[in-house]
Parts: sequence; C-alpha cells; structure tokens
Amino acid sequence: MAFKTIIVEQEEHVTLIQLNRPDALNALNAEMLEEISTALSEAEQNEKVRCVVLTGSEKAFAAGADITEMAKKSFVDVFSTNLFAEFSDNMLKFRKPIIAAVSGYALGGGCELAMMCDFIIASDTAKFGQPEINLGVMAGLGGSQRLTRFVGKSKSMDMHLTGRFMNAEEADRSGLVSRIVPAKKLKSDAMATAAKIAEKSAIATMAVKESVNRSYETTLNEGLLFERRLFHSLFATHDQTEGMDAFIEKREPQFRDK
Ligand code: DAK
Repeated sequence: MAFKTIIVEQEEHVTLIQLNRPDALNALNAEMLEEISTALSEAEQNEKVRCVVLTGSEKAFAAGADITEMAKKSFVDVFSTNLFAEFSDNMLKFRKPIIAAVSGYALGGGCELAMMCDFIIASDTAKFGQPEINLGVMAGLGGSQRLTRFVGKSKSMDMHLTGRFMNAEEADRSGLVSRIVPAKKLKSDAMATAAKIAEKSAIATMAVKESVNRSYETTLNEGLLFERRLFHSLFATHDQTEGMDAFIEKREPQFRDK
C-alpha cells in the first residue's frame, strides 16, 4: 500500500517503518497513526516478516502528537472518539518483535510511541521528554505509566512535571533504552539487531515478548507461573528439538517456526 506519512521498506525478514513528516518533526497526526497501524497489520499478516524497526529522522523520532491538529479539539471530541485508544490497542496487539530506533527528539506521544515498542535503541543525539505540561495538559498515550516503570517514580515525576528532556546518556543510565549508538549508525545497527532476532524461532520470540510484557501487568508469582508454562509449551515445538540438537551437534539450528 502507498503511504503519505511513513516510508515502509522490506529488507529480508525485517520491515522498516520510517516516520516521514519532516516539516513537522514527525509529529503524529491522525493519518500517520492510521498508516502505522496499517503497516503493522500488513507486517503481522506477512509470514516473511519476523521483526519490525520503527524509526524517524536524524533530527526527530517524533516531536509528539500533532499540536496543530489537537489544538482545535474539545473534550467532547477527544472523549467521544476515544482519541488514540484504537492506535494504542493496535500497537499492543502486534505480536512480532518491534524495535524503536530513536534519533533526535522523542517527545510526548513520540516518547510514548517509542516506549510502546519492545525496546529502544537510541542514537547519541536522542532526547526524550514528556513536555505536555507546557501545553497545559499531560501525557495521554501511556507516558505516566510506562516512563514510571522504566525510570522510576522520581525521574518520571521530574520529567512530567517540569517537561525537561533526558539525553541519551541519562536514558541509558536510567533503563529507558537498551543501548546508545552513534547517530550515523542507528539505522544499520537497529536493522542488524532486528535481523539477528529474525534468525530465531518466531514461536520463541513471540513467547518471549508475551512473557516479558506480562511482567508489567501481573504479580511476580503469577508472572513466574506464566513464564514457566510458556517455557513448558515450547517443548511441544520442532524448534526446541532442533535448537537443542543443533547445539549438541555443534551446528547452526534450522528453525521452522513449528
Ligand atoms: N506538533 C505539530 N508541529 C510540530 C510539533 C508538534 N508536536 N513539534 C514541532 N512541530 C513543527 C513546528 O511547529 C515547526 O513547524 P513550522 O513552524 O516550521 O511550520 C517545525 O515542526 C519545526 O519545529 P521547530 O521550529 O520548533 O524546531 P526546533 O528545532 O526549534 O524545536 C522542538 C524542536 C522539538 C524542541 C520543538 O519543535 C517543540 O518543542 N515541539 C513540541 C514538542 C511537544 O510539546 N511535544 C508534545 C506534544 S503533545 C492523548 C494522548 C496523547 C497525547 C495527547 C492526547 N489522548 C489519549 C487524548 C500526546 C500529546 C503530545 O504529544
């Protein structure tokens, strides 16, 4: 499908979704959110796709929800349409691994979008923030919940209440991102990471994703049981037998996602 606000490329088993509204620093408007949802749905249905990378430009991953679009809306508009709920659900129901590759600004909805991905690789120029307080509002796409889980209450409160930005080094130190790479290498590093994930058994990567995400939503005991049962269930797969046999036979495994 042809998109207007994103560019979608396929490299072997990895889909690259690049946000592309450079004049607005990739601000997330309704059209872009719809196009991301469509691209994800296509990636979910395409058996060739085993991992997705979501990125922006060198200057901005996304500078937030589109303020010019939002400014005109009333309470009745946003409440009655349940603004952003459908997009949030679409992100959450995506079962394949998705990496956010963040360079430059990831602010407001942009920071929240990155946090909805499975993990974040940041360039050394990345800046994260929840500056909605400066607009007289607050985070609405999960920021107050997810950022707090990533970086803890004190830093999250600081970010949400002052609207200050966090640089890549602080984001790395605080557990918001998995690693920092030079800006020029961000895309290639994220794509190489995705390609590495794509080599694994897709059944196992989906199970990992479900299990790690469950840790956010449940008690430790329930989470441990969920993990153990998923682990047990992987013993019903060809890929478990193949992975372990390959190790013993000192060869590369041939996973079949079965
Ligand atoms: N929306 C629309 N346009 C934006 C934008 C945004 N968020 N951010 C930047 N732009 C546009 C600028 O207006 C400018 O356009 P022109 O004037 O050239 O036409 C162009 O991008 C370049 O921006 P600047 O000239 O400002 O560039 P600088 O390098 O000087 O500054 C900046 C970069 C990122 C520091 C600055 O642009 C900035 O502060 N941007 C706004 C950041 C922000 O406040 N983000 C949070 C947005 S609020 C909800 C759920 C979620 C949300 C809302 C509701 N519900 C469930 C209902 C989320 C809300 C948000 O994300």
